[in-house]
Amino acid sequence: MSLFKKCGWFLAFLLLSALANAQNVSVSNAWARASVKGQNATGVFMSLKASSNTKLIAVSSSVAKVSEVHQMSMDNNVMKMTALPNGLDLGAGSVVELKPGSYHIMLMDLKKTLEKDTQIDVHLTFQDPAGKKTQMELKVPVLLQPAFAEGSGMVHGADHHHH
Ligand SMILES: [Cu+2]
Repeated sequence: MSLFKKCGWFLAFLLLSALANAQNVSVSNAWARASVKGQNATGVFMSLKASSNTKLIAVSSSVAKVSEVHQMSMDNNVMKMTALPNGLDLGAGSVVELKPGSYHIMLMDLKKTLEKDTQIDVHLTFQDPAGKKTQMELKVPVLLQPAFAEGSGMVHGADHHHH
């Protein structure tokens, strides 16, 4: 029984790896921030590495009505978040980090509370310089905080305030 379970997880992991490495983009350290009841929005973070130039042009998830790729910037000492109108450029060979305080995927109008230690689906759409679109489907773990080392400790809260 437990062996089957382990094998299942292993197969799921292999499948995820295969999917995540398709389309010249690899994804690592993906996580979504858990939400509390009544919370309207949360962030999804990951590292993206493209082997050839491409662009992340759209994101979606079944748990949110609206999903956007956001950037954060300082405006009069106030941290602001705005959607990237033309998508997020992924240059060949360089790693682009989506992390708290920087680029992130924003899930808004959440349809349910994201409980920690569950998983959500996240759908990414990329477009290469020739205009060809490719899709990627991810299963992303829901965590209270990143399980991975990262540079920024800034908290990205649901209220969009800068801490
Ligand atoms: Cu945001």
